[in-house]
Amino acid sequence: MAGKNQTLGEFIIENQDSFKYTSGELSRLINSIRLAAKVVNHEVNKAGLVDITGAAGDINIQGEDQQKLDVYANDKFIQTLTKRNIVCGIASEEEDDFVAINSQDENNQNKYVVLIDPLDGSSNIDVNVSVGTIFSIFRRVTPAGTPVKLEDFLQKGSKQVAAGYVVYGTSTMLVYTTGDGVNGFTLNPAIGTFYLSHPNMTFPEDGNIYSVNEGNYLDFPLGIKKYIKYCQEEEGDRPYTSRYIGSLVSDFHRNMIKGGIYMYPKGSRNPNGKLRLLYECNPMAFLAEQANGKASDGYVRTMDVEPTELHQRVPFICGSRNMVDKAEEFMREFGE
Ligand code: AHM
Ligand code: MG
Repeated sequence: MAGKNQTLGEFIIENQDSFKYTSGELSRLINSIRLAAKVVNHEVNKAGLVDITGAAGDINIQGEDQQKLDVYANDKFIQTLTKRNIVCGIASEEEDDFVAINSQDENNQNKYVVLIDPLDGSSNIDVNVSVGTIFSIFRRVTPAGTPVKLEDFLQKGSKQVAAGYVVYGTSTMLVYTTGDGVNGFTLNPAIGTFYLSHPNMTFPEDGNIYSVNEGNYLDFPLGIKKYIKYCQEEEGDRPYTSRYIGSLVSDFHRNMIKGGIYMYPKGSRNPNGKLRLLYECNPMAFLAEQANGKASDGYVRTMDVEPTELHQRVPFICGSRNMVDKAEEFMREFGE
């Protein structure tokens, strides 16, 4: 039985059998993400010391090049997943193309691919504001033991077998789903162990927080402009509160706990929105739906959007079910 003293390691083992493919491969994969998250967390927590230890591009005290944290996080996740030989391919927001991992080797029966945004919201690092890692896991569609192909990564979000994020915040949390609800684990930094702190996380059906970069207001579709005005109107439980961190993981995390909506619509500067379907929107959409929330591009369910390229961008509206329904109503009525 899941209890609040349970560690992430124990939780993964205990829940392995409830997952429909029970080879243990997915459990090992999530364990590797847990490990890489701890390594990245350690580095992110030292970010403020950059003036003392040297800026990115400098040589550090051990004679190594200082890396930008997003590059560091990318390397750590890829290294961990590669060395432990548990995936056949990785696509990352930081890489132009996907990375195949021994996938041509016929002895390699690994069936999962991982898509990852290693350090999302990294512009927040310099000012000591939370950032996150987002991951999405699919079973490959091509046969095991053959070279992994683009089609293994360009799958609809509804095919995800697991997704999650790590938020490096006032405390560090790993939140994930394997399609059976959403659970959150908080890192005890003193002993490096994640504990189940937020079992069965769910979005409240209604909320009173809206999160959007209102600096882009004039550029937004009419439906979104009208919805924002609706959020600001004095009527019933409105006006809502505006909260925007500019770090998707943190905005999502707060909205899931308190009830709210996150929006990154399209505009002339970002004709398809800013966020990436495969690395940001799909995993967050899977988590949202598993937590009784909702995610769409304003018209179509995010997880039903057919991907056409690795770095594809889509408009993204995500959060409490009734709030997303309302925003969609405005999009249908007023459109672009
Ligand atoms: P990034 O992948 O370059 O870090 O960009 C993604 C981030 C999201 O975390 C955040 O919600 C959004 O960009 C903020 O964008 P903006 O500064 O345009 O509001
Ligand atoms: Mg990102």
